[in-house]
Amino acid sequence: MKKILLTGAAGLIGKVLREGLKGQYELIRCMDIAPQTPAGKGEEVIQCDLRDINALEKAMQGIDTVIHLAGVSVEDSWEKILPANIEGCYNTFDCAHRAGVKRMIFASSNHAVGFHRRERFIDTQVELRPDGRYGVSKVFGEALGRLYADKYGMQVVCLRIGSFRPDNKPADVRQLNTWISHNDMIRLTKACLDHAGFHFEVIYGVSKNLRNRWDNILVKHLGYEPKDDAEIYRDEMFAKGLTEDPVSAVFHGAMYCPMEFVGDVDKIL
Ligand code: 15L
Repeated sequence: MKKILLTGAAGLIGKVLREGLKGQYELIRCMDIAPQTPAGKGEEVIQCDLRDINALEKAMQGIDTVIHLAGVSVEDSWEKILPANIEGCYNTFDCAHRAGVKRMIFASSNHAVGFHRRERFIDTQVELRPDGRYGVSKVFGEALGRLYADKYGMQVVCLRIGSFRPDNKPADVRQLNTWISHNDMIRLTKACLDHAGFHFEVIYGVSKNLRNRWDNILVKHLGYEPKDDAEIYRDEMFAKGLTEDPVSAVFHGAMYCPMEFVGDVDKIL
């Protein structure tokens, strides 16, 4: 039995995990800056800003594992990314460490490696190639994870999440590759929660899609077994047409790559 702190519990993924993990662990302390539904059995609900160190220290008390989802979840201005995804992420790791938290499940993103060419099948050890400020913030979080694992002995796993959708289906042709279903997201999180022990790991949060381009072969030992396949939406997605921007179409990170882009695609090999 474990005591879990779920940050970003009122967000899209947070709500699905809250529901999907309910009743299976000793405690799920649901934390968000936004209001949440009242606590059920085995739950606590707290409101907390990641920049409020005192509140964050309190939130960590008695916790074994943190699932850190909180933060800005899309490409945005530095003014928004900095407090939530840089300062907030640092505070979360550091308060967790000081409170003796054993394990951190960090919601990274495929945008940490978004400037890899899509023609290449990429594994969990490829060079970090963020495709925007949001991607850089996820690289920062992964680097923090590495530090807190190596220096402080925290068990850290970074989930490079693909396309997690409110309606639980892909939105376009690219997401036939990158989609993660709600149930697979729950399976992935449970695999990381229930694992006997690891040091530092990176894993792609993606379903068992026929068109998947992200290779989790090096982290098979984590025991994540996705079951869903976006391919059932193939006809529907292709009927929408291939509307991708030419820069977007070249890279794994897709739509974030052409934003503010004045580079040379031919040099990004
Ligand atoms: C992400 O990391 C974002 O949170 C989400 O908004 C999408 O952009 C998703 O990746 C994706 O790549 O489809």
